[in-house]
Amino acid sequence: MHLTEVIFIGLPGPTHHYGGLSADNVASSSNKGALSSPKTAARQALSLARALMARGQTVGLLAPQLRPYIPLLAEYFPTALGADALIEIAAKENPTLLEKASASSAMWAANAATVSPSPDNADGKLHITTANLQTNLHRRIEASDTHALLAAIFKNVPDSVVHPPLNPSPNRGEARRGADMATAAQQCPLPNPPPTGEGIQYMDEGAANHMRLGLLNVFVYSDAGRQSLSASETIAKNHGVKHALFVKQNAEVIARGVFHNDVIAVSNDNVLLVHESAFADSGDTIRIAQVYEKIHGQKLIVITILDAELSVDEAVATYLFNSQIITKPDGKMAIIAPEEVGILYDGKAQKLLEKIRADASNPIDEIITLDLRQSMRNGGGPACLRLRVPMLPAQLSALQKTTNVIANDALLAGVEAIVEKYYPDELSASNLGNPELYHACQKMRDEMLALMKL
Ligand code: SUG
Repeated sequence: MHLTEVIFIGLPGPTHHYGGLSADNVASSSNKGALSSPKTAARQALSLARALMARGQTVGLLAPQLRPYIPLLAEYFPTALGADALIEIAAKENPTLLEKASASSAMWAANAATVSPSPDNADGKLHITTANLQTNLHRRIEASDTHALLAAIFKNVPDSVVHPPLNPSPNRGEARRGADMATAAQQCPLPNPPPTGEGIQYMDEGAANHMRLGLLNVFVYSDAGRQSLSASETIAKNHGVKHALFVKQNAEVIARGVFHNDVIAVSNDNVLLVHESAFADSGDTIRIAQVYEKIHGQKLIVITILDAELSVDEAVATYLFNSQIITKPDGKMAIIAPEEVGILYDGKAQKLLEKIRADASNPIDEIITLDLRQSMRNGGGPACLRLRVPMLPAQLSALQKTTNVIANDALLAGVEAIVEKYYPDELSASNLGNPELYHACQKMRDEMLALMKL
């Protein structure tokens, strides 16, 4: 079956800012309060789309969500106030809550969903499970709109199923309340603290913890991090994945800032680029390669980076593993890395990439570095900004006929015009209380969805 991979790029919204909202994410924590540029952030995401298109990739665009997220503010200030008044009250009484409600974090599309395409699944359908993003309140609020967006995009795509986010606590009546709400309540003192509950069972952050090596679906989970084994197993089961492998993340690297597997490993087709400390069991990389070989009758090309070559801290700072590896039309592969690989530590990470490029035992023949600093300052590199959806010809053609999400020059120009009109050049947390920003976001979203025929 011939598949075309659509690389969906998540677009930042007009409220893109640095809230320091993810405690386990080094870049997010250390850039709290910095001045952001939503306009530059959007332009940088579009430059990533262009770099992919220039290398023969099929690119899709995901519209930003509406922020601030009014339902969250209404939960904390349960009055009959309208959106503008809620924003103004939150700015005065609970600025931390307003920052969470304003996060533009849906741009990190790798956390939108887990995808297994038709050939991987027993029923021959394309399955997509929207992530429930339970770890952080500012991300949990993405799930319902992401589900609606994906359902709209794939509505007329034959043999495709968009699943809703997993219920995080199926054994409890008040499903969406749990430990994260308790933490949120401590972080944002509330007029009406929500009830606290037992821990959450099903934590899912989507494709950032899933690697597709040919037909082999590797699900990476942890006890200490953002992806639980129960969630990964449920997704594999619901999708009917024929070849699934569950691999445990190394808790030590999570503590050093590897909050998703895609911060320490990246794969494409028959290539796996991984740090030696990525998994709890150092034999897991060999196990993955063995299972791959059994399924495909050919060897997996494993490129292991040793701690002596690049430490975990250096990997987290440079985001070398958060690169995208893509297959070009001639069958060779390219790596799209963030510019930081060449800037930090005397370009040590970039030298490693050049070594990989020069090594004829792998298909990688091009290294591209991009300035994605606006996203990088929140811990989002090239791989965070994309959701890969491999599609059959009939599925792709239906998608193209019924929506306008697949990028071409006209769509990019249309999106750029919206960005120029509604995105601030600069933004700090103190501007989030201005209802005009919310109105700009509403117009942006209406125009963007109309342009994309959604
Ligand atoms: O969930 N940062 C995101 C970054 C997600 C990166 N995605 C992948 N690795 N696939 C997160 O931690 C920070 C927002 C802030 O601090 O304002 C944030 O949400």
